[in-house]
Amino acid sequence: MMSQRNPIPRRQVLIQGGAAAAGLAILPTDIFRGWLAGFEQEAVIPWVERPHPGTRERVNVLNWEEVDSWITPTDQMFRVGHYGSPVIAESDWNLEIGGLVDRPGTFSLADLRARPRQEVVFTLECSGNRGRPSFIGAVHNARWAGVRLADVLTEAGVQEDGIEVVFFGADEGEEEIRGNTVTQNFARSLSLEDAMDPGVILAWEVNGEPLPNAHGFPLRVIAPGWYGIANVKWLTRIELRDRRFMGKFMARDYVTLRAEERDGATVWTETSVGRANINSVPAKVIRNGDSHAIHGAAWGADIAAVEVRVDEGPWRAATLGEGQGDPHTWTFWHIDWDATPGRHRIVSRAIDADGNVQPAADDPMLVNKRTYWESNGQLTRSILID
Ligand SMILES: Nc1nc2c(c(=O)[nH]1)N[C@H]1C(S)=C(S)[C@@H](COP(=O)(O)O)O[C@H]1N2
Ligand SMILES: [Mo]
Repeated sequence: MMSQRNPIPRRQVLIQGGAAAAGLAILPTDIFRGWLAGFEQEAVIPWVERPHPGTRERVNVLNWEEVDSWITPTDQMFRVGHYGSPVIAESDWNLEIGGLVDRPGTFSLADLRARPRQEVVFTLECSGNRGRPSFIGAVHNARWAGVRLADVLTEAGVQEDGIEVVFFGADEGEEEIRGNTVTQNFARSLSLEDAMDPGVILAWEVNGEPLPNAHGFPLRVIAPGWYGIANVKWLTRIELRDRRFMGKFMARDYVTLRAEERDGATVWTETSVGRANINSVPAKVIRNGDSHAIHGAAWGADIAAVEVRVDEGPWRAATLGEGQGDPHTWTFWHIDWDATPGRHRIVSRAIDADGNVQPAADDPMLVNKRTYWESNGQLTRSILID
């Protein structure tokens, strides 16, 4: 995301070269000043609104102004654990596959590693990201490795009435359900069709290393194209069932409540958070000498374009960079900006390959949403140029 580290901005060279070629008198002090400006380090100009100081510590969210590699270093990845963060010894662990399969069984990590290895780079965003104005860094782009879920399911032999694949984590908590106090494990499901997508893997590795405890050691689901919640960590059991699964994280939490308008009437809908939504953020403004550039990222869809608007100016097309063309990773983008002194508002919007535009913050789909998940509206950030 950093612009090229060119010590002398091109414009400066051209201005000086042009003046010299034209034989104009340049005082030595002007040359010296120009030379100094040319060698000034490029600098990130901080946004006016700072992320809430507490949030970064608690879940290790990204600080966008510091993002400078397309792959998120593992120690900068945010993490979420609804029932804490279990520490599992590999020797005490195996993966069970059961329910409506012909060949139920258990696998050690070595058993899984013996199968064909599959890698995927995937931008995983928490569906709660952007749910509060200051909470904007719960997203990471990492390289995961493991085995295809489809291979494991095919080997187990899914029976004809198996339509739902439920993933259970080792983490558990106490829940009050209609007057019952029960202890239950974190669990999420995918339909069999979604689970058989060749992109979905059971991952034991991230960025070339075994999973850290916080990210699901020894094994987790990685479901590219889905929000974070679908990517079950500390996986211990996969179960095939003949009906929809309605656990807490499918059907009580992570449910989006929205008023939809239909023929002048309001219809309230509740939908389970699942597939990712298109999103983008302006990440940072970089000054290099006296030129400025806005850098950002877009994800959650097959990104075809990103447009940027400053204050009341026109929407301008950004240049897409790394990640372009892969629907499951973020795409970095940047755009030059002729910045003038004063306070400015910068907003970006991503557009997917089908022409769908990331919704404006005041889009009725967002305004009429009463829960905080899936808040993917255009993000406006303020900056002060001196
Ligand atoms: N077992 C288990 N898996 C889980 C969760 C959890 O609480 N328990 N949280 C989910 C949520 S809400 C998110 S956003 C992602 C975050 O993945 P990360 O912690 O590796 O960044 O994990 C998902 N998988
Ligand atoms: Mo999440």
